Amino acid sequence: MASTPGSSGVSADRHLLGRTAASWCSRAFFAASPVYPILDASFFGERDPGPVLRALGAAGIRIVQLRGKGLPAGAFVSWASAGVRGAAGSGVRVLVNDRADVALLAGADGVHLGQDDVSARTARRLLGDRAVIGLSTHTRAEVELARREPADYLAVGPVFDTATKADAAPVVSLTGVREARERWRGPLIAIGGMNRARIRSVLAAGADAAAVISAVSGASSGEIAHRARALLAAAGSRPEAGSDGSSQDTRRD
Ligand code: TZP
Ligand code: MG
Repeated sequence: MASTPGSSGVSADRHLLGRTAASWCSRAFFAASPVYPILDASFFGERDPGPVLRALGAAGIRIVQLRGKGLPAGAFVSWASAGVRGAAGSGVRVLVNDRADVALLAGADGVHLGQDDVSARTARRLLGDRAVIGLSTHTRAEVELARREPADYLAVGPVFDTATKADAAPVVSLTGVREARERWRGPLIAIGGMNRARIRSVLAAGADAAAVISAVSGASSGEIAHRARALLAAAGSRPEAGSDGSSQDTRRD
């Protein structure tokens, strides 16, 4: 098996594949803030995600995904558009789950695709070179295939058992993270059952960040930001200036 590749391989891959995707999406970007919260409309409701995105930005989070499973397209576009507007100036990049069309209409920074969604190639045609495209993988074969797609980052999982995703694939465990790392030189995100106790183990296995749904869910923006901060601390990240928790807002939105 090959050893863990360094981040310099990312641009090499991009050149080989002729990609000119958004330059911010690198292993270094995720290393600086290795927690990738996913706001799920079924936990979160359809309330304005703006205050949460700004609180997450103040906590040191740099990327958030908006997941609108079950939302009709119109409602998903409205919710995601409110998120994109609300995140402006917060330092948080906003990606939309599953739907490249919703990402385009909402003006999001990109889309996160599952295996049953449009291909990364199709999403790239729709969204253009500046959009970031993430792709979920669950097996070694899917990682191999993803290498030929114009994806900027891959997710691998579920790493641990999760109650959040009804149709989750079998658990890949830390072995799945290591195997994905051996096959993919770009940003790698571990997902599934992530919590404070587990985050360091997935980073040690080769992931650049952990995507998290239930462990950041909460009733208020302050609670969600507090959980994100705790995950960042558990990951070994130093809080950035102005995000030391002293201004933690525990009010309900
Ligand atoms: N894909 C693989 S596992 C999962 C998704 C969307 C759910 C992750 O949710 P949680 O609550 O962080 O386990
Ligand atoms: Mg999906």
